[in-house]
This record gives sequence, structure tokens and C-alpha cells, in this order.
Amino acid sequence: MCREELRALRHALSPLMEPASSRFCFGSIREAVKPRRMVHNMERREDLIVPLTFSEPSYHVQLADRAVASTPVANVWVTNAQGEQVVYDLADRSVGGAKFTIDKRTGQIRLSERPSQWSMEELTLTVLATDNIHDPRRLASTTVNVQLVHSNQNRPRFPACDMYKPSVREESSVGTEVLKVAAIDEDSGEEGVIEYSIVQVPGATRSNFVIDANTGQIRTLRSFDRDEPVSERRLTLPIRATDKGRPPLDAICMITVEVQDINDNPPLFDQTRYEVNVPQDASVGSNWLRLAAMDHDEGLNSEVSFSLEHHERDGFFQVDNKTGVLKLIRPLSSVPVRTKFDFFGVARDSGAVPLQDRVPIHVVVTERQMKPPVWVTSEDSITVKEMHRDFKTPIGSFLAHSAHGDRKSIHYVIERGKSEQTNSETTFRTQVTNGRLYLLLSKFLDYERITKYELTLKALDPRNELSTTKAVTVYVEDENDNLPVIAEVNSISIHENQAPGQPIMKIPVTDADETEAFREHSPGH
Ligand SMILES: [Ca+2]
Ligand SMILES: [Ca+2]
Ligand SMILES: [Ca+2]
Ligand SMILES: [Ca+2]
Repeated sequence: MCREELRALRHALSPLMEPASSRFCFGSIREAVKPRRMVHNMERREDLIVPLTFSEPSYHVQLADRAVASTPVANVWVTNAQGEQVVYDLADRSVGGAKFTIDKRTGQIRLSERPSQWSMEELTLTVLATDNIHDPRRLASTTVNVQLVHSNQNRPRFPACDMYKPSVREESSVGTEVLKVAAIDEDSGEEGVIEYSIVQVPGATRSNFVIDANTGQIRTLRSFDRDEPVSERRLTLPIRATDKGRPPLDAICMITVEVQDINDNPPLFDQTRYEVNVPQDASVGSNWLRLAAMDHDEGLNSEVSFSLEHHERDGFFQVDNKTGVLKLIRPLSSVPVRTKFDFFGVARDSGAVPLQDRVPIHVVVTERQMKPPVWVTSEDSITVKEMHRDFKTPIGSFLAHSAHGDRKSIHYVIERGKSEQTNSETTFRTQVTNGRLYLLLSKFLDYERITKYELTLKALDPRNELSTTKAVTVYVEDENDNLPVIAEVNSISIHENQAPGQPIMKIPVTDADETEAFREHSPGH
């Protein structure tokens, strides 16, 4: 026993002790404090006096940090009191002793203040016992080591979860910083230490992001492509914060990462070349062709304007820069029949650094009195549900007449453009019955890949080889064809004090449907 403790022990016991002249005897500390006269007495009564002995040489207890005042902490007692009255007390009331009380008769130690705010993780009490019977009095001391055990009272939480609206530019390199999340946990100690992780979405074949477990910094694990047909426009990113309590508590924040467009697609013409025959007597201002181009980017990056190249010298035709319609602006009456005009059409997007496509245009001047077919059907768009599985029933029909009023002789063609959206994969086919063109599907549609197609139908009169094209847009309608997927939830920990009916966690759900209404999920649905 150290000198300070001893001094404290003496001080604590002073009310119990007789004046200095009294005879007394310590148990475990008797050697340290015995006065001369006591030696004499002990020698004389050695066979009669057995020192008091505590049931344990020292006591070790654990105390939950959420314990309240008056919680029993430990019971100490002496084993050899033999019915005599023993008095227990705590030594040194200035340190640990002030935080506890002891029942002087039973030796039960109780808390006298809540330990949640203590600065120390453990403390040691010195307990003294004495009897009032023997002469000299018998004394003993022991220690009670109290170790504070932290309880996991608080679940981590993401205070700014609703504010996270990260975005990442498509085609950004691997390792691009996306967002730094932060969760808080009001527990102290390990129970308040947070680790971050990404919740795995079932069925996900590859990981999109990685998070630093300690800092919450999220980076990309691959580069994304926003544009059709890949169409990664929104990526689901469920983040979990887990504390180190036993058992741990966790929280999940569902984050949606928007993939921002860059101008990485040039416009693409819907045909590899445009050919048209124009009669010598065609009137100035008449339309002969419509250039069409698609650009898979978004906004200005996909806004296309048209122009003509190498045509300044001839100057017979002009293209509308918005609609792509080619019109005659000078009479061809002086131009010999079978004259060919070869020039290029240009489609340029409006990106900061514009991209463009060129297409050859061939115009042949034909005999007078010749007229191209005329489209009777005025509709120029169709909407098809993406679940459409019927490849035999037409999704639309179109009619063109020859300029001579004979419709049976008209030939129809659906152009195969340069991209899937302009029918490069023959997603659409035609069937002609009684001089009318019927449009049919030959492949499944998937709104999550392609939302609209730009088709070019051509009506050709074989007698004069004049043709007229018609642009038709096919809109794909989103259907609720993707089941919501519940992300992996390894374990849910519920706090013992959690009130019934209180939410225990938000289960992360993802859904590939593009339309917002099909992505809303309510419990039980
Ligand atoms: Ca916690
Ligand atoms: Ca892209
Ligand atoms: Ca793009
Ligand atoms: Ca573009």
C-alpha cells in the first residue's frame, strides 16, 4: 500500500479509532502502521486475535456508463466477523470515494452520481472494515476496482443526407471525387466511432464507387456513359455508417448520383447518302428532301443545325438549318436534264466544342411534268409501350399517292440509318397491303435503353423514279417493368429503449424504371 493511501486510510478511520493511547490492530496493513505497544499486545494475545479478512483480496466490477445514482455497484464483506458488528467505510472521500456511498453495516457500495460524464475510464476505491468488539480493534482494507463500460446508446446518423445531390461528369476517369459524406454518433468511446461502407445492391454486376471507411470520401471506380444506348443517367449509392459498439448500430443514407452530360457524341445522319430526283420545272420554294440527324447527348450538346457544303457555286438549293428541309431556291429550267448536283449536308451540334457529321447529297434533274409521290398521311409520330410484344400487328400505317393519283404503284422503303435510333438494327420493318405502308416491330423495345426512334419512310414512284421522304418519330413509353430491388441489409440493430412504432431503419430500394412514378415505393407494396 502506498504512502498516500495509507494517509487517507488513517484519516478515514480516525473517527473509528480510539485516542493514540488505545490499542489497535490492522489486518492487511497492520505491518505498516503498528505502534510499539501493539506489538507487545499482539504477542501477548496472538492466539486470540485473528485479523479481519475480506471475502476477496480485491474486487473488480464493471459499471455501465448509463447507470443512475444509487445503482448498487458491489458488495464487500469480511468473512470472519463471527457475528460481531463490523463497520465498513470508504477511504479518501476526495477522489473516487465521493462518487460512491457504502452501507456501513452491509458493505454494499452504491453510486452517488451518474458516471456518464466522468473523465476517467476506471477508478479504485479503498474500503475499510473494523469491528467494535475486540481489544485491540481488528481492521482490514481492500480495494474495489471499478471499470466503466460504455453503452451504445446512439445510432449513427447522416444529418445532411437529404442535401447530398452529387453529380459526376460522364467519361470522368476512375478515382474522380464524387462526395464526402459525414455521419455523427453521440456516443463516446468506440460506440461513437463510425466506419463507412457502400451497401451492395443485389444483382449489381460491378461496383461504381468506393468509399474511404474512415473519411467518408467517395470516388468513382469506373467511368460512366450517360448517353443512349448505355444511358447511365442516375446511379444509386446507398451508404452505411456503422459504429463500433457491440452490437453495432448503423444508419443508411440513399444517395443518387447524377451523371452529367459532356459533348462526346457527334450528330449522326439517318442515312449514309441522300438521293433525290427533281424535275426541271419544279417550282422555286418547293421542298425535296429532309436531312435528319440524331445526337445522343443532352441539351445544347444534342441541338443540331444543318448546312450545305460545296454548294455555294451552284446555289440552287438551300437547307433550313433547324428542320433540315432542302428546298429549291432557283429555277432549274435552264439546267439540262440528267444534270447531277453532288454536295454535302453537314449536321453540327451546339456544344462548346461542336461535333459534326457530313453526308453526301445527290440531286439529279429529270424531265418536266414529272411529279414525286405525295404523302397523304399527315401524322408524324407514334407512341409504343415498351412492353409491346406483338410483332404481327402494325403499330402505325401511312399512305402516299403517286402524283398521277395511282397509289398501288407506289413503292415504300424504310431507311436504315447509322444508329440504332435510326433503324440501323432494323428494329422496325414495313409491310405493304393495298398500296398502304404498315409499320411493324421486329424487336423488343426497352425504354431504359432507347426512348425514341427517328425513322425515315420513303415513297417512290417507279414510273418517274421520283421519291418523297417522310420523317416519323416513334416514342417509347416507359412501363413499370423493373421490380424494385432491396439492397442487402446484413443486420439491423434495435436499441433496447426504442419506442414501439419508431422507425428502426430505412431499407434502401433501387429501381431501374426511368419514370419517377414507377420508382416510388411504399411499405407493403
Ligand atoms: Ca453509437
Ligand atoms: Ca457518353
Ligand atoms: Ca454525352
Ligand atoms: Ca453532341
